[in-house]
Amino acid sequence: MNTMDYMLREEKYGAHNYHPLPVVLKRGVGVFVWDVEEKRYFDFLSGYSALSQGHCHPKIVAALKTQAEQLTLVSRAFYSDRLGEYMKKACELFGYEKLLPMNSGAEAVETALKLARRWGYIKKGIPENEAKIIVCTNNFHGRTITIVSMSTDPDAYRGFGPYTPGFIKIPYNNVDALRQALQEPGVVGFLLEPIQGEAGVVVPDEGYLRSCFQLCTEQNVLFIADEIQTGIGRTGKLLACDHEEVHPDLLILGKALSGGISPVSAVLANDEIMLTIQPGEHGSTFGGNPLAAAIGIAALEVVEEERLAENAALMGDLFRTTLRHFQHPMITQVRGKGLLNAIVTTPRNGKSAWDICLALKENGLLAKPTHKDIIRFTPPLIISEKQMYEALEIIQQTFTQMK
Ligand code: IF1
Repeated sequence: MNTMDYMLREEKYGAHNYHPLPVVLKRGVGVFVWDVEEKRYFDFLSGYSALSQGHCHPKIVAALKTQAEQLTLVSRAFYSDRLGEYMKKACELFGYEKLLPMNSGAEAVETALKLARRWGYIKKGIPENEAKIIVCTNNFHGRTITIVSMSTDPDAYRGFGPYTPGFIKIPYNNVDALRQALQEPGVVGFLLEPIQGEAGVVVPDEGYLRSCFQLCTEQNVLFIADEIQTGIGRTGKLLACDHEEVHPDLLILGKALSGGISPVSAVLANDEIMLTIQPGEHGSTFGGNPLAAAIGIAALEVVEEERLAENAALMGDLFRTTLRHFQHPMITQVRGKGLLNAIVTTPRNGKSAWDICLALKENGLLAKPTHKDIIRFTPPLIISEKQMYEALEIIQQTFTQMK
């Protein structure tokens, strides 16, 4: 079988809910992936930041193998030896009293919404069913019906109604809009991405997170950070909130918590919030399974041992400095923090961001546009300086080739 055969088979038997770049991958090691024709690529998407530790990291794969031959799932009907170890490690690393384990990012976001509402009713005395959660326009928090009820992107919500009520939408990066929304009755939480990923790596002004956190604290409203994409070293600190010394009341993690191996997500909070959910009131078959716990422990150890946040800061500076210096009519803006970056492009001679990504693929680097004109570049955080220089050379050459 060749590339086309693989793509046609997936087209025939698979739902058409994606439009992938025409490349069929079969192997990954570190920052590289190989396709079925044995061609090598830099992976500059890295699972939308789930593969921060690189493809098939040996330490995480070893943890997976060992645990997979021992005990993979007990459900939460019983205890397992690995879960408490994982919870303790994550709580100590991120500075919280408790962790609620889930699987996908969306499930963790839904869990955070439930905790915020429950805290509002029990601790803040909001009348039942009147809790409101403030969210930002152009957000992306996942694909469930409640989550797309918060979305302002018609591609995410159109045709999936009726929608879950209880959300107030305000512009991102606008402190006054939050100040005003906090006056609404029943507000229990403010949910935001510290940097908006899907919106195109939108970095808010310096001080935005800090100001919002202070306003929420003053109004006894939970500051809920969705760090599923920005967390665990991606932006050059352990958490993107760390850049402004903000300690979220509810922290949502996913993606890199799994090392890109098997879905692992979590919500972290202190007892006052976390214990508003009691036994039998929330859960998941696979949430906190021993395999996920073993993977989560190894994934976090790699981030610490290999100082991935520090490397992301250095390599991200190199990426943005180099490409900001590189002048090209199709490059409007280079933006991001750490190794969460994007190039805003201007179509030229009928060539779009998609065409640039096709050309990047031909030149040995994989990236994908978000929306029509923004290309996101999120390589694994393990990328070396030598590899970054080689990748930057490919990116600059590709733009130069665009007629
Ligand atoms: C797809 C986007 C990125 C997320 C944030 C929650 C979730 C995500 C900040 C939900 C997931 C993924 C979903 C994936 C592509 C990717 C994505 F383009 F969709 F928006 F990264 F920007 N919060 N993002 O980024 O986590 O349930 O997926 O585990 O839907 O194609 P999930």
